[in-house]
Parts: sequence; structure tokens; C-alpha cells
Amino acid sequence: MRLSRYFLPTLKEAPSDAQIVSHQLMLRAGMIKQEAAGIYAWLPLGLRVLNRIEQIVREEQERAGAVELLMPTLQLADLWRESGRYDAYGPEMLRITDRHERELLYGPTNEEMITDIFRSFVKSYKSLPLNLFHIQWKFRDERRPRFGVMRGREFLMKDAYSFDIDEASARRAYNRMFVAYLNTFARLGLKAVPMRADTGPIGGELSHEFIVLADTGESQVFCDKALVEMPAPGPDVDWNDLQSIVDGRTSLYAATEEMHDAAQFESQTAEGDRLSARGIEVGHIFYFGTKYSAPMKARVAGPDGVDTDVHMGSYGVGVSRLLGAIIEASHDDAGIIWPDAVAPFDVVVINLRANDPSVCEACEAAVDALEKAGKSVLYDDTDERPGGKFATADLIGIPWQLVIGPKGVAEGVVELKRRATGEKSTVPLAAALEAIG
Ligand code: 5CA
Repeated sequence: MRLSRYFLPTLKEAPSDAQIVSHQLMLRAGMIKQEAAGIYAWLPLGLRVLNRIEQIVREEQERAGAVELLMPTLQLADLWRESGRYDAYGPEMLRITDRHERELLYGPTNEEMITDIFRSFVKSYKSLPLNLFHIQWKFRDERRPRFGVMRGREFLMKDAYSFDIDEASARRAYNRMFVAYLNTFARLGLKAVPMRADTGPIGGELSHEFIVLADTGESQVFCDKALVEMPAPGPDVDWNDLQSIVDGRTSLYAATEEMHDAAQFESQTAEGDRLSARGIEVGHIFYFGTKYSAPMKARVAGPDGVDTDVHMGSYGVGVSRLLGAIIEASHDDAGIIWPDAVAPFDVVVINLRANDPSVCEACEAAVDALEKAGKSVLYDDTDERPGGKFATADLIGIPWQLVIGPKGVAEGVVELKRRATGEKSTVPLAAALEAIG
């Protein structure tokens, strides 16, 4: 992608209403534009990262056995009346009336709709266990939308819903999502800690929030320090028996403020291991049994032929919020430092003299070689001065910078810089390509 043909509206200064660094950097890096409070347009650079995060979330859901579908953003109010949540949800729900005076709402979550889909088609325990997910925009009319995509009103969520014949099987579904979340956040370059949490308007008794520690986080959290550095289980686990992995985490103390029990924290955790910090909730998983299936009559025939209400759980990831969380965890004074797995481009090739045909030729050869090696490349072919180009490259956080100027062309070398460490080397193009991998 040639920068001269791209759309990257970077800003020198962040607007003064952007309070936290991730919001400031997303605006400055030309990733998003606010259209209304808590409602953002995703500009090309932001969209590339959003798509990459979404894809990693999708892959890990599928690995854990969940099946993707897509439900609409608009839902019928009557469906929510069946569960009793239409009135209970309150002013956070955006209510809409169509031309036939039918009451609709912009979905803040999808328990009712997925339960309706399930009951329409699934009649037997033989179809279970089943886990269906989608990645779809949600709307919550938050009282205080703030911090950019971190607490938006319109935001992208992955929400999965599991259906099982009984509680034991539903807990296995819960464990699969628990492990899938650990793997997902690790792939995104994040250290996310599962913590006992309040179930709020979704309901049920068992839930865990996945929290990324950050000073700018909205939640106060308490946990054993050991949880922060615990490596993710990875994909090679026995997906049918994850209890020991889950127990390995849940046996250590970790709770959000609403669930915090200071006495228990102190008795369970040695003083030096206690961590009290701020955190960002990037995911939340729930087991709520028959809370929706019973009133909505989502039943299947069991092995004995008797109909039973299915046991359900739901599992959310804040896909758009994750951009903010990743930036909070990975930036410096010069800008964003994208982890390789979610970077909008793998490499930026910086042409130091865009009016010099030999430099252009060398840059084009480098872009070509990188693309042939499967790398995505942003080629800064603009006629801006070098200082400005370096600043933009640092700001937008692309993991590798390949700098080519007349001197290097004369000597047959390029300058390679790793954004995360600032480490630079002057090497022949072939060596740079090898380092990039
Ligand atoms: N139905 C359940 C699970 S699918 C549910 O809605 N859970 S939730 O309310 O906890 O939301 C799931 C995730 O969405 C949260 O963990 C959070 O990461 C993200 N999220 C929630 N509200 C917002 C918001 N206003 N802006 C951005 N992300 C949000």
C-alpha cells in the first residue's frame, strides 16, 4: 500500500477531550473518528487492526468448538418481553419504533435471540453440546461513554452462547471458553487475568471477567501476582477435560471490586503476593443455567424422552475495546507499539528521497520482495521530510521500519529498525528480509 494513495489522516495533537493515552493515540494515528458520543467511524488503519483482532478471536473460538453465525443488530422487543428483560434493561437499551409502530431495539447482547434460534431448530439432546457465536456491533446507551473505543455506545463484541443438557456439561462448555480466552488474549500480546465478577444484567451466579492490568482501567481489581505471569495453556490441551487448567487459575485469589472479600484475600494470599491494581475488562464469561431457557421454553428431549430446559452460558469479548487495551499495554512516548499479531501492516518501507529514481527503484524492489514473502507493507512514498516520516512510522506503531535513502542505495544497504526496542541495523536488503522473517 502506497501511503500517497492511502487514507491516513494523522493529527499532530490529540484533541483535548481525549483523556487516556490509547484514545489520544488512536485519534492521532488516524484510526478512528468520533461521529457522536461513544460512536466512531473506523478509518482504514483502525479497521485493519480491528479485522486482525476479530480474526484471532474467531480462530480461537473455532478451535474451542464454537460455530459462527451472524444475528442482526435490530431485535424485536417482544422477544425480550419473553425473558422479562425488556423493562429490566432500563435506559441503556436503545429502543426504536418502525413505520408499523412495531417496537424494536438495537441489541446490547443476544441471549434472547440465540435462545429463540435454538428453540426453533434443536429438539434433542443428541444435538448437544452446541456453542454458537457471532461477532456483531452492539449498542448500549452508556451513561458515560468515554475513553474512546474503551467504553463506547456502539461497539464490536464477540458473543458466544453454549447449550448443554445439564450443569456438568455446561461447566465443561464454560471451561472451554475459559481456556479459549486465555489463549486468545495471549495471542493478542496481552496478559489477561480471569477474576470472579459480578454478573450484572446478564444474570446467573458463576462468571469470570478477563482483566488486563492498566493504570487507566475502569475497574479496581485484586489478585495473586502469580496469575499475571502464568503462561496461557496453548492449543494442545485436552479440550474435553480442562478442569485442572481452570482450577490452576481459580484456586488463586482474583476478584473485581464488586466481588472482593478483603478477609479472604488476606487469608488466601501471602502479603508479598497481593496485587491491588486497576484493570480493563476485555472479556466476560457467564454460566446462568436455565435463566433464559426456562421462560423461553428452550427444551430438548433427553435420553429418557423427557423434555428438559437446556443449561446455557454466554461468553463476551470486547473486540473493539481490545484495541484500546492493547495500546494501553504497548506504547511509548513516540506512539503505538503493535504486537506483531495485530499490527495493521508488518513493515513500513520509508523512502527518504521520493524524487530520486534510484531510491524509488530500491524501495519498490524491497516492497516487492516483502510482499512476495507474504508480508503486508505500507510504503511511505510521500515527499514529506524524513523527520516527519520517522515520526509517523513511530506513531502508527508498525513493528518493522525499513529505511532506504540515497546513501544506502549507493552502498547497497538499508536501515532496519524494530519499533518495539528501537534497535537499528544497517544491512543489505537480503539480511533485512531475513530478520523480518
Ligand atoms: N452477553 C454477555 C456475554 S456474551 C455480555 O454481554 N457480557 S458483557 O456485558 O460483559 O460484555 C462483554 C464484553 O463486551 C465486556 O467484557 C467488554 O469487554 C465489552 N464491552 C461491554 N460494554 C462495552 C462498551 N460500552 N464499550 C466497549 N466494550 C464493551
